Amino acid sequence: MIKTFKRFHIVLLPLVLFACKPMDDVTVAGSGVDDKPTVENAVKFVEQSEYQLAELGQEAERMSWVYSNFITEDTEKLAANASSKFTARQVELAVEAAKFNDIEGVDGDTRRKLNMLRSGIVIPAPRDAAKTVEQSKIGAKLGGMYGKGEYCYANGECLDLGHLSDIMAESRDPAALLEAWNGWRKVSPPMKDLYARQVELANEGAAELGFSDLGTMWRSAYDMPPEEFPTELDRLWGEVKPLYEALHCHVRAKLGEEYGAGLVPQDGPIPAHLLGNMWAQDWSNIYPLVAPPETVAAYDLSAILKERGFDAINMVQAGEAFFSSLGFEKLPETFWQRSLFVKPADRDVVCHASAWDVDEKDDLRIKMCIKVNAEDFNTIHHELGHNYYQRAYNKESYLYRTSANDGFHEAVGDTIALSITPEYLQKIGLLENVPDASGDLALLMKRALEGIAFLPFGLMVDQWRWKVFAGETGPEGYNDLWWQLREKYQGVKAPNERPADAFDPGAKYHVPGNTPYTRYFLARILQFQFHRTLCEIAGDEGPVHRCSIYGNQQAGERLNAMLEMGRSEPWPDELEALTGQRNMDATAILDYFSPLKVWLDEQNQGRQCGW
Ligand code: X8Z
Ligand code: ZN
Repeated sequence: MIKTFKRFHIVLLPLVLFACKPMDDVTVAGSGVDDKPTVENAVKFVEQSEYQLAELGQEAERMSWVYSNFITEDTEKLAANASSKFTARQVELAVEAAKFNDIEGVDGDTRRKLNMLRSGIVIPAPRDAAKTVEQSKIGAKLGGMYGKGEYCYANGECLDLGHLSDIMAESRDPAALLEAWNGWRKVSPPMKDLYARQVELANEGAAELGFSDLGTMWRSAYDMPPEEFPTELDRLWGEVKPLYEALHCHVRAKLGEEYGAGLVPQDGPIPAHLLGNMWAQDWSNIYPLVAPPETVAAYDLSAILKERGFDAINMVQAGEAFFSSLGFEKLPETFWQRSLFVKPADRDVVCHASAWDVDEKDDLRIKMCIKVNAEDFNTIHHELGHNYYQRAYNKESYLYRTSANDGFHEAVGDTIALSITPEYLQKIGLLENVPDASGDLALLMKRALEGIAFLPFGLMVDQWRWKVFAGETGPEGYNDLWWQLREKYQGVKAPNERPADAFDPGAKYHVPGNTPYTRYFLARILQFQFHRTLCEIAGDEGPVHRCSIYGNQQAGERLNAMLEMGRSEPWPDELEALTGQRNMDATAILDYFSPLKVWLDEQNQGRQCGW
């Protein structure tokens, strides 16, 4: 599902079905283009490269789909094979692209695409057939290890991540939480050596393409010099940090009341198993423990969905209906036939939610083990956002068939999810009475437990990876570094001493899955920026946290206009086209939550905040 240049979730690959010469027109090895560095050859080279990558990409994409839906030894090998062919070609083309570096007079699109060919590979391989194969095998193996992961209790009962996550969400028994938390982390120690080798190989590949390490290569995909990107992240994080710290302070106090200050010391980081989520990245499940007491009771969307007898399909249909109300065309019939919506009982699959675009045209699919609850209702909108983006840019050429930057891809469905307001739920018949403004704090607290709690996690995963890629620590230091950063950014700590072989980063999907993570941090900033603009377009004059763009075709058109651009323009231009702003701007998220911030600051008076 991940496309290399366009990977926004896992492993997607692009395809060009038009304006392309067939493969047998190719006359020379590699791209098939005479390698004299002329302007004309540069154009031809890009055209051929797009064609070839599209072909190989689609094959790898289909293999990857089958593998993730049916994890076996055989499918692992087939997927690794296809991926290794694809990576080898990508690397060859990236090297060839460099030949056109110094020629003048190349048009803007061709230059942009030459750069994308060089820097857009998520996991480059060294130019050595054996190493390329080795790397693809490792990639497939790690993905399968995560997908098959489970923890067996002493009574012989074995639970997968879905069930262990239910315990993290629902239990208030520290011992049960601790066992589920530790249990899932037994899946990852066997990944550590494989991961270390993968880092070594990918760094070698990155170096051959002229990057100091893989982290620099990842940071080169933002239409700015790679060394400026971390500064940009620091700026954004600096703006939202006071809000996170206020939330952290309140949540820690409430957890202290629930579990006692012995377990939750009131001047230090929060133990990571008490926050309602396997990675302490989304705290919405502990809402009842931290809810503003004086506000009207918040509605419980999970309970409503269950009471109304919703199933996985109904939930996805509701998501589709939202996009239809904005003027987006319905999903194709094949979406319903080919997607995976429910965890199969009889085989291993990768349950982590993802969206696919198999033919880069309209073979859209999601793959998700949907549970009937509010969290998955949100995730469905997230995934559909990917699908509608994919379809919107399907007329762009291969290399432009992705989002303006990877944060944009992650932000679209999340933007729509902000429109799941009480008013919207009433409109679609899920809520009888819309709470008045006194219910706003409850709504904002729920959203903050999801979106604000996430911010430092969204940032720290790649802070860890960038240091690993840069060689700042070897495998023996992986786990300590992970917890240093967890504490520094999130103010959470491991609930117990970590075993010597622990590899806790491997227990988070995107590390064995090799999916860059900063995109989700960016998406959290962008989704509020998009929402603010779309609400303005929709003419909504109320508070932005009450605005739903449901049914507003003008907002839909403006959103679609940006989605259709794919990556054809630098992201500041695309952002400007929608919002009028050229910068990612944290004021939108801060304004959205400002009433909650006032309330949190009052609650926190007299408390010692920070860790
Ligand atoms: O991985 C995802 C999506 C697929 S792109 C379900 N997300 C991150 C995560 O689960 O860790 C969405 C939020 C962050
Ligand atoms: Zn996503």
